[in-house]
Parts: sequence; C-alpha cells; structure tokens
Amino acid sequence: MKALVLVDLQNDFMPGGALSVAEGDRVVPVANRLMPWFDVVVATQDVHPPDHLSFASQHPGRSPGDVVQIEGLAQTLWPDHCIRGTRGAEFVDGLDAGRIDRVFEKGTQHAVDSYSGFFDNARRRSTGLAEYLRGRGVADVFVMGLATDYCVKFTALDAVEQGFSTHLILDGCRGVELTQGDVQRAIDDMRNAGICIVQSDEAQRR
Ligand code: VGL
Ligand code: ZN
Repeated sequence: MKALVLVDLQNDFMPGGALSVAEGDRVVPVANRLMPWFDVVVATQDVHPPDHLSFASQHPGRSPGDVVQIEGLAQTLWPDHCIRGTRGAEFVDGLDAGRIDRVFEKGTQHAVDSYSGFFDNARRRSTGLAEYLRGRGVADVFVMGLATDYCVKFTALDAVEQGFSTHLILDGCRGVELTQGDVQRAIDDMRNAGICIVQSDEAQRR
C-alpha cells in the first residue's frame, strides 16, 4: 500500500502568512492532483499554543531566526504561527481536505517543537503516524509539503528510519531557506539517508 503524507499545508505557511514560504501555494495543486492516486492520504498539521516556546515573542530580546537552548535542545525561533483556533493553523482553502484519511497534529506541547510528523524534536512522544501507516498496511511513503528544510525533511527522515520505503516529491515541496543552501542541503541529507527523490508525475505512476 502507498501513502501520501501532506506536510503542513496551512495558511500561515502560504505567501502572506505568518511564516510564509516562498511559492508555498504552488504545491497545493500538486497535492490535489496526487491524492486520488494513493491508497492512504494523511496530513500533518502544525498546531501551537499561543505561548509556544518556538515563538521569538516568548523570548525577550530575541528575533525570529535566532537559536536558543530549551531544555537542552537547540531551538530555532519563529514568528508566532499556526496558533490553535486561528485561521493560520487551518488547512489552506484550496486543498481538497475531504480526501485526507487522518490528520496528525504536532507542536501542541508548550516547551517542545515538532518538525517531524512522527515524533517531537525531543523524541519523547510519537504522534501515532507510524503505527497508523503500519495498521493500514503501508510499505511505501511519499512525502510532500512545507517546508522542505524543516518539517518535510524531518518527517521523511523519520519515515525511512521507521522502515518505510520513502520518497520525496520534489515539485510538491518548497523551503524556508533561512540560510542560502538550506533546501539543497536538506535534499542531500534525505538522499543520503536512502530517500528516493522523485517528481510528482513519477509518484503518480509508481
Ligand atoms: C515548520 C518551522 C516551524 C514547517 C513549522 O512546517 O516546516 N517550520 N514550524
Ligand atoms: Zn511550527
């Protein structure tokens, strides 16, 4: 069985959003086109409390992009984004969300961020995604969404580590690129971990 994992296709990551990803809107039609071709479609959703410690606003004197230590873990700081109950946290309007079988929330705990759709960054809690996919008989996982250099990367790396045959749908992703080269480095990291880099038309045929 083949699963499509849609990472964080939410308003705040779209152009004009609180943590906008350049051309983030361009991946939405890719998701809509691909969903009917998969046995299982899941989505991750970044959902933070208003005082989440990944927000620069919670650290006086700090700005988005700064890195701080929280409970011994390096944490990049972001603008306030994807706050539970706000429009920014909702899936983007144009997404055919009715085709999503199950949504996995992440980043819901105050002091721990979560880039991967499988585990939080401290690797304390599983979201249940791996168990769900196994329960549905999934062997092949295709990952796309936002952002290539953060949540897509860590979700794909955990998928391969969890034993799934993992593919990254390149034209279905866009990155934050906080530092120039971050997206390319993320793609290299994924390839080196054994993730197969494909285009959406190829993902449709496999
Ligand atoms: C993301 C930074 C903070 C992402 C989420 O979806 O890649 N990046 N929260
Ligand atoms: Zn976040």
